[in-house]
Amino acid sequence: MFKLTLFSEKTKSLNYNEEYGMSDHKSDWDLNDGLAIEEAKPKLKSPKKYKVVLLNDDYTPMEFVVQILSKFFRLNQEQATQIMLMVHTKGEAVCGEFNYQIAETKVEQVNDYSRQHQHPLMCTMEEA
Ligand code: TYC
Repeated sequence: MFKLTLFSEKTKSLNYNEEYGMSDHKSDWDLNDGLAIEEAKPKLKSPKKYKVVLLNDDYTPMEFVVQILSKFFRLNQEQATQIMLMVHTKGEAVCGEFNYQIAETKVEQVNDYSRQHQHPLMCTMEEA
């Protein structure tokens, strides 16, 4: 897609001078009558995604982590157990990808719930 830009008188004369100064290089912007054609940038960017990450610690019981994963991330028992074991063995694992607000809410819910139950479990987020 293309868009047409109409330059002001001032911009027109600037472009004109520049063209003469650098005779071997004619910029894409130099066009007749102050009109330039350029590729239109897409107006809508898809919103950034964020990974919600669960971190390992030595104290939180495995069953509690599985419970968290099924309660807040709607994972079934098998998926929740797999992710819990991944965190346990690798140090961390991604529980899901969400838009900023949802990711922020999940992190808050997990950390609040863990504190309410006196567990040190930590949940964080990072740009995907
Ligand atoms: N490492 C913990 C244990 O041995 C289990 C655990 C798993 C803790 C995942 C946190 O995010 C975590 N009891």
